[in-house]
Amino acid sequence: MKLLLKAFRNGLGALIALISRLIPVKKVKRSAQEQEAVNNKAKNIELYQFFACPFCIMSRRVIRSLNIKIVTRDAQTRGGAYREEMMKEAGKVQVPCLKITDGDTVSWMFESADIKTYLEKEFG
Ligand SMILES: N[C@@H](CCC(=O)N[C@@H](CS)C(=O)NCC(=O)O)C(=O)O
Repeated sequence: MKLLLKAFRNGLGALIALISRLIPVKKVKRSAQEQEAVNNKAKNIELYQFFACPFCIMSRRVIRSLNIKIVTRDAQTRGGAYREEMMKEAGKVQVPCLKITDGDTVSWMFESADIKTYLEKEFG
């Protein structure tokens, strides 16, 4: 029963994720120069996520609307490198989570609302 419920939840999440991909977002427009600067800045950020998690879907929409390229990392696969890294370095697996690298300093940001606020401040 628990497995069935989990499969249903994942299936529904995946469907919502696909529908969300099909619904266009209004993207921030920039000059080529500004876009290049923003792309370079965004290279220091990675989104640890599950494909079908509703909070991750929302974070990905924010990223799309800000017109930035942020690498996504699969934190769902058990035993996967990114899930293991997150557990070890961030202390827990909770998604969405931003890994922000600033030189030698790495910080982990949880909570979709905080992620949205941070990204809008940095790239809005
Ligand atoms: N308040 C959090 C909720 C995030 C949340 O509940 N994420 C779930 C996935 S949808 C999670 O990380 N679960 C951990 C797990 O399943 O291992 C947010 O808004 O980001």
